[in-house]
Amino acid sequence: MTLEEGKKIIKPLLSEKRYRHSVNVAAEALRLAKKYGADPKKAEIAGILHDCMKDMPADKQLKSMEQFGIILTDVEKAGKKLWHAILGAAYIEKVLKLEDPEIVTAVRYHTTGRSGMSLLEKVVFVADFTSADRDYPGVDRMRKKADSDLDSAILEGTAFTIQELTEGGWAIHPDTVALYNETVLKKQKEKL
Ligand code: DGI
Ligand code: FE
Ligand code: FE
Repeated sequence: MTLEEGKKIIKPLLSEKRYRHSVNVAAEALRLAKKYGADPKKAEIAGILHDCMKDMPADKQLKSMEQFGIILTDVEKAGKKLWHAILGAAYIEKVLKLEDPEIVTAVRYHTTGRSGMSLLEKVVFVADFTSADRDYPGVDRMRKKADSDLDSAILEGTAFTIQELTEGGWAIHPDTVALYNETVLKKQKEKL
């Protein structure tokens, strides 16, 4: 698949804003992949496709996941915003027939992350925080971290997400906690 083919696939599935976000994440994932030595083509494709299911109504997302035979945990059932990553990965693999496990996995874990992420997964995870369309408070700091090292950006990003979720009274997915803990411990070791 090329970037242009990816754009044509997501265009009818997404709002204009979400489409632009996806184009920006693809560009940022390509940039970070080149900088850190991940596969640039795979990063770009994972970036353009990562939110392909984001604008599907929640009830339809749930139904679609059932049809794919996906079983959700209690935390996943309670977190609608997690669904588009789980469903997106299945859609890419089973409907688009893009059977590249590295790309599928990068999309699958782009929202929660997980421990033991590949370089490609990290690139896509971070690019979603630092793409050109992002303008949350602290985005400049986040972009600086992304340019100095991916794990620093991941630490900042997961801490930010966990804080927002606890403030909003949402459950934290165990994969998010695992990524946060793994990254904290790695950073502590580096400082010794
Ligand atoms: O799809 P995007 O908006 O571009 O970004 P994303 O896929 O990272 O989604 C971010 C949303 O997902 C944000 O509202 C918080 C939510 N989220 C991220 N990690 C967790 C989570 N929600 C729950 N319940 N638990 C998590 O661990
Ligand atoms: Fe997303
Ligand atoms: Fe996104």
